[in-house]
Amino acid sequence: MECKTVEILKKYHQEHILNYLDLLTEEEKKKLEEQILKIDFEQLKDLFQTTQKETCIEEKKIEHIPYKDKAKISDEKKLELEQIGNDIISSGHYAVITMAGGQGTRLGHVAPKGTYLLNTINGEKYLFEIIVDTLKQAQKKYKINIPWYIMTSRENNKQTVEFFEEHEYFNYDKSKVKFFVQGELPLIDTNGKLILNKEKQIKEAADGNGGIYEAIAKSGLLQEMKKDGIEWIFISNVDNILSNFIDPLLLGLTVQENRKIAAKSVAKTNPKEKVGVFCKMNGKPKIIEYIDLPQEMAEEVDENGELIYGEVNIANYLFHRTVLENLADIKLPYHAAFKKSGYLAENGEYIESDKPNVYKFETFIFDAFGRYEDMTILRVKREDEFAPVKNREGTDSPETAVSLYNAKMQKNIINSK
Ligand code: UD2
Repeated sequence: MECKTVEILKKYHQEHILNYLDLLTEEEKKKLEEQILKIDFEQLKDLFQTTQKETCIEEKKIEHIPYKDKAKISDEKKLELEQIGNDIISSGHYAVITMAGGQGTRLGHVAPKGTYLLNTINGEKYLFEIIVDTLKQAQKKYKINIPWYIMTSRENNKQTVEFFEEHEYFNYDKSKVKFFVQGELPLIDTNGKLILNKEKQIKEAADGNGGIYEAIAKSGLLQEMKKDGIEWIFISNVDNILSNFIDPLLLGLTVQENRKIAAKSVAKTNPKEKVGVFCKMNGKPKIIEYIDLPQEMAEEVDENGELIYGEVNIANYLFHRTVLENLADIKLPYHAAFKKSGYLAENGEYIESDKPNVYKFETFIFDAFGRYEDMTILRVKREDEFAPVKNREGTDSPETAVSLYNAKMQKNIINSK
């Protein structure tokens, strides 16, 4: 290994990596060295320091954020707003991005989460397939194939693309489906040390869904969208099987409110629900993630007994393309998650951990909202638009999601008669 690389490892107290060299072939050593030279050790040092400090939310600067409740918009107003949205979508100015770079760890699914198979009233469906079903409905309604961009991670990109090839894109227009890969950051243990994976390389993980801004710009797809006349882009999670991501009402409302970003919310069911909540911080739109929301704030109610921080983020975001262009080089704050991770011991044995042992650093897509004075928030009904698949069982499990999905499908059949 080159002297300069050894110097870097020593400078940042990572010389333990040298103890593995005898386990590596020349080719593996070369790959490891290339990886080490790409790591921003100053950033890693700062990130480790943040894990040693408590993050606290300064409550006094936080206030309620206004939102529109879909249930309270008149039918006449809805038609007016949907007309604005329909014109944009049918003119080909609308695209969809699915964030699918995360791992399905909580689901116990070792493949990309979108490849998880559910048993629904419409038969067996993959999460990705359910998204294609919505794109196909739009194809019928608008007579166009809406462009679909899927963010993957280095870890799951190959498997994701192979999955689509194998299933022939579920008969969606393949030329309209594009993949782009988000960035990664090294995992570090509780002593701030890098760890190695089974392939004897530095173990890295996707850098959070906030990595989308850099990734979509770097991929060249943002420029392609501009060339293709895409003005509005809906970005959502891979795991919400009731996601209504082709929504002319939200689009029309955002345009009419003269805003560049919008999101959907649902009413929080209970203070402990593991979701982000909308508010205003220093006068700007903010989502406080469940891991950062102090319990007393989560339980705070107003004079009517309503939760003050009860507007749940369901990860359905609408962006004007220029916003994504402006955010391409944004530096978002990192959130450290304490996770379980296997690692290579110095004797060459790969050890699985049965308890959290490493820090994973992620940025959150919605931390960029504070760049904007305001945003449109449309509250929708949970049973209509929010059925996340997160956990193997219990809340937000395949079982709870499928029962919401099946109920919605039956309601659609009754309404269509
Ligand atoms: C997300 C939201 C939470 C709430 C909830 C609703 C964040 C940080 N939190 O919680 O506020 O809206 O969803 O279901 O978004 N992903 C990537 N790359 C990554 C990490 C995640 O593409 O590096 C994707 C992942 O595939 C999924 C989405 O981001 O589609 C959210 O996944 P998560 O596990 O980061 O956040 P979650 O589900 O706990």
